[in-house]
Amino acid sequence: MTQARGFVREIELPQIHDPRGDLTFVEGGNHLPFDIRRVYYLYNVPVDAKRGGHAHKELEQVVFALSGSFRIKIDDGTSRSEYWLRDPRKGLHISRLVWREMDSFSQGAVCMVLASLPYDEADYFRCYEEFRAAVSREMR
Ligand code: T46
Repeated sequence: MTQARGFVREIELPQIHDPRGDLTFVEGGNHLPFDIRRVYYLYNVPVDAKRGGHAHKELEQVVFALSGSFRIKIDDGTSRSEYWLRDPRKGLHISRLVWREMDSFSQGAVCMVLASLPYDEADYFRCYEEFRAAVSREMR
């Protein structure tokens, strides 16, 4: 079912620790509330780069810092917040209709994203005013 308002929430995955190191796993439909249809990752990101700057019409995603750290600034159309990702067990679930901007990447940071849908440019709001108008329509 499509929810009317955008939201974010932090999720924490299991960690299996033994003397050989740590292992974390994720199962679509179990640890995530959607089936994983796409995985992509950002790497070799310059420390002064800004990524994101858009929202999605239907896509939901969970974002992880597999290595290093970065900041995600969140705007649901009515309020703003920010999160720092730096623990590979902890992800940020971002629903549809949430504007996100990412910056402050540490040297060598790797961002992995688990997505509910294949890539589709038509699913993007890349104009903030269009995003705000869509949020207003859904809140009526
Ligand atoms: C998001 C943040 C965290 C593809 O061809 N396939 C893909 O799966 C993706 C994600 C992108 N692309 C193309 C589209 C653009 O020509 O790669 C280029 C860069 O994409 P974009 O500018 O959207 O990248 P980011 O890092 O600003 O945003 C991406 C996701 O698009 C977005 O959904 O939440 O990572």
